[in-house]
Amino acid sequence: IEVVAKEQLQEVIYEKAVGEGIAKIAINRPEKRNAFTPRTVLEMSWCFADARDDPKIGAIILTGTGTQAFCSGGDQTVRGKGGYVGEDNVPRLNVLDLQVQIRRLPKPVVAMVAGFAVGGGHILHMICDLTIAADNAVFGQTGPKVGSFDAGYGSTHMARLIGQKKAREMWFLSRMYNAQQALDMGLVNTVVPLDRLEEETVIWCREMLRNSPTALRVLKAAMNADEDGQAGIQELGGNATLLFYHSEEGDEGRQAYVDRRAPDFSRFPRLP
Ligand code: 2NE
Repeated sequence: IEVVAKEQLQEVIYEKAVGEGIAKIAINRPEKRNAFTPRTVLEMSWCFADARDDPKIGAIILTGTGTQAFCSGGDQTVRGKGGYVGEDNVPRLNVLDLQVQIRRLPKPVVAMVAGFAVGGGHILHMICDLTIAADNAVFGQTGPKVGSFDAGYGSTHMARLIGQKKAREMWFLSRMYNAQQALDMGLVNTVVPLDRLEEETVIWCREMLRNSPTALRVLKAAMNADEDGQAGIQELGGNATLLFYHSEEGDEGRQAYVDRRAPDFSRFPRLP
């Protein structure tokens, strides 16, 4: 399945408020509490790639349609041996690639959660940079009940977010937690009345959009690097390269190569 145009989206709604600099990606399977199939994930991935590449977009909202669910995780009716099975009959766990994509995206991603954020859907909100929850939101990991688990970010990032004891409780007992409990645990940034959810999410986005995009992208990379080992250092290092290419010092090396002369770095100070 290859998504090549917005019109081909079937399981996701993608909108851009270009004047505002905000993109919104909504899983659109409300009858299944916004459970995802391989196609849903692929479509989300296409939207995130578009939002990343669009220089007019500075913040991305991830949500689910309706008020009953943000996302209820992988669609258990298409789970086969080895993963979730789509039209091509290949079992996939492509939501893991999506988690990495959201994490590496150099713009803030905000989860806007109404209703259930459970299973793989709970992990998606945790991977987002911020979570704005409605007062009807319910959070939980159901994997151990349905014979599944996420031993990647779903466990390790959770433990960093809410602490080892609470993370083990959340996974081992597979309980559900209301919005206030999630706020108390540090799982979400704020809780607002359901009818103010989108308004408040946009306010948070606008506030970030007033700040330096470079500051935000480097801060995100730094916080990722602390958890992501060499991949995190690579992300942070990529930002250093991006900034260096803006400098005269960086350009002197490139220009000298093009001019077929030796580079002269003597005018650049060796700062303390
Ligand atoms: C989400 C929850 C708690 C909602 O409960 P409720 O009572 O509000 O709704 P209901 O009636 O359970 O669900 C409405 C319809 O949506 C379907 C249901 O089967 C039902 O269908 P009908 O009876 O109307 O035909 N539905 C909901 N979630 C679904 C799902 N994930 N897959 C397929 N159909 C789903 C409640 O529905 C619930 O507990 N859902 C299951 C949550 C779950 O266990 N998710 C999978 C976790 S594992 C995972 O996501 C994962 C992973 O661990 C590792 C890698 C990748 C993924």
